[in-house]
Parts: sequence; C-alpha cells; structure tokens
Amino acid sequence: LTGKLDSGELTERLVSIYSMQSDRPFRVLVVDDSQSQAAAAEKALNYAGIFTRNVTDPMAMLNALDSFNPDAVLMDMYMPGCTGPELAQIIRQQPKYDAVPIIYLSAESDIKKQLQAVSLGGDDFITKPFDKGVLITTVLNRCRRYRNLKHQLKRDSLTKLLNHKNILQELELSVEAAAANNQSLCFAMIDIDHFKKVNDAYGHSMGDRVIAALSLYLRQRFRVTDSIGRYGGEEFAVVLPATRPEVAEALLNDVREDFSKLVHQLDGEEVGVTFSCGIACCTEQEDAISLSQRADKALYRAKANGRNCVEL
Ligand code: GH3
Ligand code: MG
Ligand code: MG
Ligand code: MG
Repeated sequence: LTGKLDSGELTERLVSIYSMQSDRPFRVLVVDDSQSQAAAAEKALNYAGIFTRNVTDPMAMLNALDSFNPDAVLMDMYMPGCTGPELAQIIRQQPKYDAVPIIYLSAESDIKKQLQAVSLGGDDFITKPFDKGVLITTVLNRCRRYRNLKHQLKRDSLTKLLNHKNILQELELSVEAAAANNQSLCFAMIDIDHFKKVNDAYGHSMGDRVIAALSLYLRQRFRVTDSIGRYGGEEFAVVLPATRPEVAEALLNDVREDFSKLVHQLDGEEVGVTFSCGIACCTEQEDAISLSQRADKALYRAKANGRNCVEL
C-alpha cells in the first residue's frame, strides 16, 4: 500500500459508508514517540470519525491496550528504547491480543524491512508521508473486520445471542453501573418447559427451531439497552438495567404468555411450547454471582409451581 490514490472523493465516500455501518466509532491507538507525527495521523483518522488515543511512551502501550480497548493499533517503527516490531511481538504474546490489527506507519522505505515488520506480528505497512485515503481505507477495513470477529466470538452461533461467558460479563458490568447510579437492576433466567419431550417427539431439528424462535422473540420484545444471552442449551438470561422488579415481572409474564401462543412449524409438524422464568432484583452491594444464583432459585420455584409461570 505504498502507491498514491486520489484520496479526495474516495475518502469522502468511504467515510460516509462506514459512519452509517458502525454503531460505535472505531477506536485506534496511535503509538508514536513524536507527538506531531501522531497528531497528523490522528487528525486524518478523526476526520473519518475514528476515535483515537496517542501513546508516546512505548512502555505505556500495554496499559493503554487494556484501558482503551482499541479496534486497531497504528504503530511507528522507530522509537526510543524499542522498535515497533518488538512491541508487536510483545502484544502477540498475549492470546487476547492475537488478532488486534497492527498497522505500521513509518518513513522506512526499505521493502525488506517493511516486509520483516509485517511478518513479525504486524498486518499492514503504510509509508510516511502518508496518503490520507490509503491510511483511512486501511485502518477502517481492519477495524471493521476486527469488530465483526469480536462480535461473532461473543455470540452463540444458533441464536446470535450473547454466549454464557459474555452474558455474565454483561451482568457484572451492569451490576457495577447500577450500584454507581443507584438504579434498580433485574436479572431474568428463562428455561423452556419439558424441552426434552420436544426433542424426543419431534426431533432435534424442531428443538433447534424452537430455540431460534424464542431467541428471536426475546430480541423483539426487549429494549436495546437490555442484554440477552443463551445461558445454556434451552436456557436464556436477560439483564434489565434501570428496571423495577414489579415492572420486570409484568414484562416477563407478558412475553411468557405471548410466546406460549406461538405455533412452531417444521416439515409439516406443529408444536407449542412454554417457558418458566425466575427473576432477581439487585440489592445493595450484591455481586453478579449472588444475583444470578437468586434468579436460578426463583426459576427452580417456577418449575416446582407447575411451570409456564414467572417467579420473583
Ligand atoms: P424442564 O421443564 O424441567 O426444564 O424440563 P426439560 O426437558 O426442558 O429439561 P432438561 O434439562 O431435562 O432437558 C433439556 C434438554 O434440552 C436436554 C437437551 O438435549 C436439550 N437441548 C439442549 N441444547 C439443545 C440444542 O441446542 N438443541 C436441541 N434441539 N436441544 C437441546
Ligand atoms: Mg519514531
Ligand atoms: Mg434446563
Ligand atoms: Mg427446560
């Protein structure tokens, strides 16, 4: 990517396309010992709607990675104390940063050195003085792919809901936020009733169909600020921030009743299913584990009470 492109019109179009696509601005960590060089790159990236942070001390880079959580790293080749490829190799030693894109931005014109940098943990090489269009295109493409990858890894493949680990992570963050803002938070656990019978009588494919249908239904019924996860096989979890317990109970009861009226079809066969739900509302200083345990107990009570009901 050393050639020049006519950056004007192309950049404008790219910026408008990407700004429509991404929900939150991409985040790029700019690692460069020269403040003025970093500022030039940041200015171009900010123009494309990218949020940036600059680290001039390479030794502060690891901390910045953790706190800033970037979608890509734009890195200088030569800095006091270490080189970009050395830093890249340090980043790659941590499994969680194995896939974060590292893009070099350097005046180094020796192709061999450029290739070496890219082969030692880097992804792209852009030469200085940079072309704005090349820089923005490269960075946006890398950010978009990395975001998509992170998004997919967090989700369950059948339902596209958050997986077990990530719904619990979401719960932990929400519990902290609720405590900080003095807000009410509810956690609901949902379990399909007699699901084994659905599999046994209609086959695993019908079971999968029902799981997918409930997932879609939950996504339609809850707010975008609520988090929905597939907790286990036929178990789901919903985090409801800023929600009073009686409101959560009424809402889940509504969803439960409406869902129970649906008919699921596959290969000419039809089945209706119900679910049971347990809700716990976060009390002061309660942690996510204790909250989820209480929701689980409430769910157990709902099962014991005859299923197809909500327990608080
Ligand atoms: P209960 O009302 O007490 O919850 O009864 P249940 O039959 O729903 O509960 P149980 O835990 O005994 O069985 C859950 C079944 O869910 C067992 C398992 O085979 C099935 N299951 C788990 N994950 C999937 C999946 O991804 N697809 C399908 N088709 N079935 C699944
Ligand atoms: Mg330098
Ligand atoms: Mg179960
Ligand atoms: Mg079940």
